[in-house]
Amino acid sequence: MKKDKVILVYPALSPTGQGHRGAPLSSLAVGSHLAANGFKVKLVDLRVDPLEALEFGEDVAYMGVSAMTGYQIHSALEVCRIYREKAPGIPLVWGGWHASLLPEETMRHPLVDIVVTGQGEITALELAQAIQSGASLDSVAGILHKRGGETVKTAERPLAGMDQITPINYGLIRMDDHFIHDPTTGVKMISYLASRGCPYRCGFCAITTVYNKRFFNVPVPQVLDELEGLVKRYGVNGIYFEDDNLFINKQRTEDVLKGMVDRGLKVRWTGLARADRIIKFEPELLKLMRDSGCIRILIGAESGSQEMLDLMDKDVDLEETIRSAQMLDDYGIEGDLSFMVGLPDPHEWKVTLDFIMMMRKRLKHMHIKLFFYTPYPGGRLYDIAQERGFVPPDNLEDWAKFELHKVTTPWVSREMEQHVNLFRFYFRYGYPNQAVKGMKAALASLSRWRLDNKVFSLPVEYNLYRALGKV
Ligand code: B12
Repeated sequence: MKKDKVILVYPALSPTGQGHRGAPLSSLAVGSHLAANGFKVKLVDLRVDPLEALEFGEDVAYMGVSAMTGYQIHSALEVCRIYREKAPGIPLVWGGWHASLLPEETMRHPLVDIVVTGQGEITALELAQAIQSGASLDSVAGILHKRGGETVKTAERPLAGMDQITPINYGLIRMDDHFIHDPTTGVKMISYLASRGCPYRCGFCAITTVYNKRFFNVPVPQVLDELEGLVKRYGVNGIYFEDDNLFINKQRTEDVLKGMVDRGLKVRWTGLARADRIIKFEPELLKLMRDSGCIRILIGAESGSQEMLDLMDKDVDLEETIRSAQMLDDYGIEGDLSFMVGLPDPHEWKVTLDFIMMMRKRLKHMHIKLFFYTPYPGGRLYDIAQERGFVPPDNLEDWAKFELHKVTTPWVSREMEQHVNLFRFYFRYGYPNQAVKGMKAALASLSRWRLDNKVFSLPVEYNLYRALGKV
């Protein structure tokens, strides 16, 4: 039977299935290119689809899983076990971030037949065509495969521009399952990518390892046509730009936003940006961001310690973080500042918590994301973390247990972990997204008092909320 079908699985992100429901762009990008080149594609997203949705027919060229480091590996292994049992002849292909960052180690697992590294669209197609025609897999660049128990690595696949890969076809999924509801405005948002890659070198980020500081733009007219299409087809009124760096090119930003306004796209949108880019924006561009519907910008602030920013090659000054958040605030755009503590320095966390409070006092609208630094493969900080005593897992099963919300580094003390968790709790309830009244208003002012006076002893509120499963 002709092998003209590919099964693509986007594994669950958490044991509860709760959490982010954004469109599975990873699998969708690969599936869109396969479908546009003659293959039937069945995309199963285990955040919303049951395992029963999986297919095992003779016509299946391969089953491909996508996995970030962490729980997605666990869910992917579960699917692979089912395939090995029910259809041992179907090759198990791993793609996505974890396999791209640690391909050889990933290949050591018996439930991994082939690894596709980095950008996957073109490789995934050539792989399907090779399996369909029976050609040697050595001819497919950008993979690792097994022959006689040996792992064979084929030629490097050069990075492809956006003109070489098929635009994302949202028709491959049930979009109703994948809208992101904005916490502050309740707007229904769709995940969208207007570019790939990033020219920066942040030491904790995996992007550099795969994109090697290259950056690829979707042409502006195509972005506008696609956004208009999404708004018309799905009636969305929100765009969640998933780009790693939306505002690299100021003129392009202006052209996209002006185009959205000129085409009358009534949408609200959010995106990620760097502080050192925003501070270069003139008032007109900030005004255009606001008038084109910008709700919030996620800024990778990372740390309140300049020393730590330099250690992680962030190439940003604290002053730039402060000014960028202030500029957004002045135009009524929420700054969502992402920080990490528990970096390989014993004192940085206090500096960062104080920095957050200083910012909070200055700004009208500000959200934070506060993580414990978790050494993910790729980037210079990962090597520094190992020099300072972090011992990474060395197999797929253990990486599956690698969790964002669990401290994984040896230098974070229990006291510090407790203090940061309490800070995060009181910050969340001290500065809620929406106006609160009654008990919540009382908790809000008590939380702000605790933060201002750094009094976290006898955290009865925290213990109560934790007992209620709300932390
Ligand atoms: C969206 C996103 C999320 C969403 C994911 C859900 C969703 N789909 O909406 C959420 C918010 C849940 C999330 C959470 C996390 N994320 Co995140 N996230 C991203 C982000 C911004 C976009 C992912 C995406 O859709 N990219 C677009 C697609 C088209 O690109 P792609 O994923 O690279 O896929 C391509 C290739 O990898 C390959 N490919 C991918 N899958 C497959 C499968 C097959 C079979 C084949 C052949 C090829 C293939 O082909 C694709 C097309 O070229 C990326 C950054 C990025 N640029 O990718 C970070 C990123 C993936 N996240 C990262 C991290 C660290 C996390 C968190 C751990 C930490 C955090 N700070 O939140 C958590 C983990 C949560 C968990 N439970 O595991 C890291 C991954 C590092 C790693 N080692 O896995 C990234 C790379 C960010 C970074 N800067 O380092 N994330």
